[in-house]
Formats: sequence, C-alpha cells, structure tokens
Amino acid sequence: MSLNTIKIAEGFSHFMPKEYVDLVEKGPYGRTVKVSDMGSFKEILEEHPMCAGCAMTLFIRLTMIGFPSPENTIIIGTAGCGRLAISQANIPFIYGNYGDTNAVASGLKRGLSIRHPDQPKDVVVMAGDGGLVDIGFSPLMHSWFRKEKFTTIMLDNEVYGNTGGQESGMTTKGMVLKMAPLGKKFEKMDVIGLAKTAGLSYIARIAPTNPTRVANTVRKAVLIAREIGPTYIQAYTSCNIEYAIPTAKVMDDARNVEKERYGFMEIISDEAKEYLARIDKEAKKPVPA
Ligand SMILES: Cc1ncc(C[n+]2csc(CCOP(=O)(O)OP(=O)(O)O)c2C)c(N)n1
Ligand code: SF4
Repeated sequence: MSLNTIKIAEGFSHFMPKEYVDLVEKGPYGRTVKVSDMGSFKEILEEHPMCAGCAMTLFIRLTMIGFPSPENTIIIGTAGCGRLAISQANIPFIYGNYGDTNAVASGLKRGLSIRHPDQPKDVVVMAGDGGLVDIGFSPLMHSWFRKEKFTTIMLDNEVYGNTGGQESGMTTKGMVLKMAPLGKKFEKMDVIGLAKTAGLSYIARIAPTNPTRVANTVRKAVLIAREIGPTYIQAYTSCNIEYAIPTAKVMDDARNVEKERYGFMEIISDEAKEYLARIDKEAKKPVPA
C-alpha cells in the first residue's frame, strides 16, 4: 500500500486491463478529486453486488472520494452488506470476524506506525450498526477509550440488512421488522453520546444527502485520526429492502430522516481544529520553485 504499489511498471501499461490503466491515470491516487467531478474520473469502487438503489453504496463511494490518501489506506470491515461493496474496491480490505473490527484495526494501526514511522498509513473501520454496537461493542469502546488512532464509520441502516431484518441496537424504538415482528422494545443506542464520553477528537452524524459534505467529513475524520486520536462518523444509510423504501424514494427518505432526527452534526476538539487549520495553511503555501 503506497503509490508505488499501484503504479504500473514501465512497459507494462500495454498488457494491463484498460480499467486498471484508467484507475491509475484518472483515479484519485496521489491527487485530490472533487465530488462535483464524479463521472469524469475513475472511482476506486465502481462495481458491487449490493441492492439497486441502496444508499449505503452511494455513501461508500463518497467515502472513498473523501479519503485523503487512498493509496495509503486500509479498510477493516466485517459481515454485513457494506463489505459486499467495500471488498470490491481497489483499497486493501481486511475482513474482521463479526465484532472484531476495532480490535483488528487497533493492532494494525499500531503495527503500521512501527513499520512506517515516517509515512502516515490510514486505517478506517467501515461496518454496519450491528457489527459495531451489538457484537462489536466492547472492541469499539476499548479502541475509543484507549485512543487508538483510526476512524470508525458506522453504516447505520438501523437493521441487520444482510441477514434479513433483525433489529439492532441502532433500530429505533417501536420499529417492526421482518424478524422483529413485535416491534423493538428499547431506544436506539446513543453512540454519539458514548463517543463524547470517550473524548473523541472528531464525531460526526450525517446522511448522504449532500455528497460533498460526506467526502469532506470523511477527509477530516481520517486526517484527525492520523495525528490526534480516534474519530467517529455515524452515517444514516437506509436499507430500502428491509424498510420497504421504493428505489425512487431512497433519497427522499434520507432527506426526511435527516430533517426529523438525523441532522448533520459535527463535534471537533480544539486540538483537531488547530491541526486542520495548519494542514490547510500548508496546502495553500506556494510550492518552492
Ligand atoms: C460471529 C457472527 N455472528 C453472526 C454472523 C451472521 N451475520 C452476518 S451479517 C449479520 C448482520 C449484519 O448487520 P449489520 O452489521 O447491521 O450490517 P448490515 O448488513 O445491516 O449492513 C450477521 C448477524 C456472523 N457472520 N458472524
Ligand atoms: S439489504 Fe438493505 S442495506 Fe443491504 S444492500 Fe440491500 S438495501 Fe442495502
């Protein structure tokens, strides 16, 4: 994982699949791409077997556009719908056992820091609400309280989508699902509140209604985790199958849920703010001739 491992060796371009050549020459590696230019550059994730219209897929694509250094990034995921797409992308992907993601990421990030002390390697956990706060709750909490330097992104579709509609800790109270026919008896877990208690440097809650904002949020979260400490993004990524949302209404649903209870929210520590301001200032400095 570095720009060198992605680049095509001299003389080999001719033998490589056109798509790979496009990815290297027109993809986001080693350069900044803008969400508004989607369609004009090769994306890291283009093919996937997720349900048509699934908002989680859109969110994952935007996430990969937001990564500040995709060539130096490793994603940890687990069982659940998201991994069906994430594992198809041209970013190294580690499939943690269900619930293990944040323990795997903690060890990996520490190992990478020892192996590459002068080169930032970004570790990102991207997993479902069930994977993170039900069976994965303990590793999630410990990675936060131990201040492990990586980003956790919860793909919060408020259900176990991949296994047919069981309730998760993130399902809202009273919700009736295929495999929760009596309705959920407990409140949706306040994971943002837990993140605050753990003192995370950056916490965001977001729905995929504003693509540029999604990419910017991911960029900030990954950069802050690189230098300061754990960061968390909780993303509403509806399950149109288990919630019976017609494909054409998926974005209407996202906008409604955002308005009612999932408005954009960002908490950023002073240290993290100063760090981002420093990076932005550096980026604006003229390059010496
Ligand atoms: C240890 C273990 N227990 C249970 C499962 C079965 N399993 C696979 S995916 C899944 C639920 C996924 O739900 P969530 O994490 O919310 O992701 P989603 O599919 O909704 O995106 C479960 C229980 C498993 N793979 N491993
Ligand atoms: S089951 Fe739900 S979350 Fe999973 S891919 Fe289909 S729509 Fe998306």
